[in-house]
Amino acid sequence: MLFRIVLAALCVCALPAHRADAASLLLQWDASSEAIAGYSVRYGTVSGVYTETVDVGMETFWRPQALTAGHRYYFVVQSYDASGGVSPFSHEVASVASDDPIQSDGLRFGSADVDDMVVWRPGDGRWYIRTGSSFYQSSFSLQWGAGALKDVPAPGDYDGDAVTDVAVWRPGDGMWHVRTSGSGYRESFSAQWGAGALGDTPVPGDYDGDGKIDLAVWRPGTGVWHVRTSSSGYQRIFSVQWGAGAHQDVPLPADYDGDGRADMVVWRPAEGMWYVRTSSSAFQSYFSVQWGGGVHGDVAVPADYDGDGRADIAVWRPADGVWYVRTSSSGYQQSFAVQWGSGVHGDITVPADYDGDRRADLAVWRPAEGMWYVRTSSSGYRNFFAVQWGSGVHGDVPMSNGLTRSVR
Ligand SMILES: [Ca+2]
Ligand SMILES: [Ca+2]
Ligand SMILES: [Ca+2]
Ligand SMILES: [Ca+2]
Repeated sequence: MLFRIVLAALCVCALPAHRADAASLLLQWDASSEAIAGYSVRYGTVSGVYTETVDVGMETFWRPQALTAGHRYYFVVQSYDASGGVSPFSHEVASVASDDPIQSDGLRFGSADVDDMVVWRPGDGRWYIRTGSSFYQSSFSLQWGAGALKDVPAPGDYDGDAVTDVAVWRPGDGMWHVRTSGSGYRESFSAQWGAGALGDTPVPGDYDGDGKIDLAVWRPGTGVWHVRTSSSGYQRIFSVQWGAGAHQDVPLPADYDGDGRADMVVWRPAEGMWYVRTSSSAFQSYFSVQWGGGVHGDVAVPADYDGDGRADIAVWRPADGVWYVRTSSSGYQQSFAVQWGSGVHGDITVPADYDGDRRADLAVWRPAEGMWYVRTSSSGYRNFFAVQWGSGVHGDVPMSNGLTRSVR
């Protein structure tokens, strides 16, 4: 058996420097056409001498963890069958490891380049985090915020260390409370911005492009986005009018134009129009795309499904569970549709990158059983896995990737 093995240096050159990760390695190979039981990756620091072995099961990719920065590593892949037989090695590929931090829009409480499964429990204000770095075997929790105070969870990377901070916005007094990863979650800061009495919705995002989340709210009555910038130490503010609550617009900030900054975006359910005001034009220009519709009960689920570093325009239709994705890499000209999840079961969409291939996976959380069902992008959406985490009985709020959170 022969493999075509590819070592991809995941430098997406459209990304700005603070998100670039030229040394982040992803090993991919073609699936075997034979009846196999899984794959092993073997590697070492000397060509032809493979001192480490990792069993990756039936996955056809692997992202190296815990390599020593500056060292050159040599990788091969082989398959094994149910009776213990192994194939010959693939050809060898090599690359130098780096410890550059990876920045992501996803929820990543550890160092791994893969998203975590996170629920926030309003009753006790605890964040329950199951880590992607442990293949969802390990977990921890942090207390932050309170459901009794109507806190809205607003996680993101506020301190710019590429690790998610726990944060809530409190409508009653408009306070943002952020517990920072950079302090090991020992320290926090608070800042006032927005007001629940004015109907504000928190829309945290990195609008100024400094790699840190800005404090931002969208005011439905006026349609104005009010942003307090992290690059100014939250001293500078700016406002942009975009969208209108009278049209039931849903604010969906994310980076659609690929400049590394959040764009101001609303989806208007009645007509299914997406209105994107671009950060690359200093919020002067916009484009619009028709996709989905409230008449079908569609839920907006923007995320980067095609892995080009820009948000794709996507909706999930609860009635038949179909995800309709219009890809940014095609200039929003092409689309694909995949069935996953069901409104009948009360599924909540949680798209994020759970398999670590830098593309959002199709994922739903089923409240009754607390199950996360993930259909993986790395398998072309053919394979899936499921993890139990959280519970609808406790009123848990599942969360997925920060800037491109799905909206219920
Ligand atoms: Ca910022
Ligand atoms: Ca942008
Ligand atoms: Ca994309
Ligand atoms: Ca993925």
